[in-house]
Amino acid sequence: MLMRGGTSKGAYFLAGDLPAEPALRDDLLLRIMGSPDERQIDGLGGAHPLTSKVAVISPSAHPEADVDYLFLQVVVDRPEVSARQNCGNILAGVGPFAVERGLVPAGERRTSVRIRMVNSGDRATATFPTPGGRVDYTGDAQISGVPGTAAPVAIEFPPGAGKLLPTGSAVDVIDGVEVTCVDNGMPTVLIPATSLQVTGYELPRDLEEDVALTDRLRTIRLAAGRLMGLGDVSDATVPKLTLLAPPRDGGAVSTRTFIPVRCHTSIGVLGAASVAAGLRIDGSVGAELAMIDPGSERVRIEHPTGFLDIESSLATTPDGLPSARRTAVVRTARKIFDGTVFPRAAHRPTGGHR
Ligand code: NQM
Repeated sequence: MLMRGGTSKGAYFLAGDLPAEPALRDDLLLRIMGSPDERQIDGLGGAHPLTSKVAVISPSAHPEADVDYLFLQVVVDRPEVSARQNCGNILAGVGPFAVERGLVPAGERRTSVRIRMVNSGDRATATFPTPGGRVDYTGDAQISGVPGTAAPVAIEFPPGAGKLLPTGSAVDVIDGVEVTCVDNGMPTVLIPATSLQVTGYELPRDLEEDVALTDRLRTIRLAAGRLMGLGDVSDATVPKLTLLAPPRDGGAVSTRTFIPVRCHTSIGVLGAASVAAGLRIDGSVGAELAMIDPGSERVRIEHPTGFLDIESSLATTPDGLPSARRTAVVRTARKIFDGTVFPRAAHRPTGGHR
């Protein structure tokens, strides 16, 4: 099933319909999506990381989950499929897909699906309308970056078990720049835009073409990956890098996010959850330039095509470190197509026509 999940688009599969062996599965997915090819002309992929995504869904054996969701990023221009990150946008389609495929019974008015995100072991609960026991994708919820309106999918994340500050500090200095490395579902490096000689309000395309900037970002990312305990991240899609600037449209902060090579046209859900948590950490690089309302859980993250609201609050662990108490977000999702996909053949004949 091809679905839009939030501001991303991907192919959703039942795990049982794919090979169990990861190498065989990934080879099939590359041929289905049309990778490696920067246009993905021979497959379902949309020639951008945000439209080259796969969700693999199966019933869960976890006592507090209904389904398992494995997210796979199919790299557009390299023969690579990565399971090293989650995707909170594609997550928005997982509950509706599980109901459509009969993995979870639909409620009479709405349905809550408890999802285990296999990539990280984290969990989330998605609630969406199912009037008369069927998924209804129509509604009046609007999210920035998607035209029109659709049914809301409310997503709640339980208190974070992981370390919000993977390096143990609110600020690290990398390549002469003060950054905050934070992980509230997505390992993210927060960087004040002006410390890299940009405003942080540029168009994504202009930032991607700024070679001096992208060179600096690559250096910072490789060092941050090691500091965050992620090892050599040269071929990984994490950590993401978010340039921060003061808000311009009444939000808490303005962002430009590298995922990690292309600049996001909006922002990822878990990326935004990580930014929102990072802004609340005393002494972080974001705390200084953001406009946070201490009386409200809502943090409005401005991005290139609008904003994303995250409900976020923090707690303090017994050893004095910040941890995520609550994270929630409203997204929308839509079934676009359901049918049979015909993957490119595994081995193409090399010698002319037959
Ligand atoms: O951060 C893009 C997206 C994402 C991931 C990316 C996401 C998230 O917008 O949870 O949703 O950061 O690669 O789909």
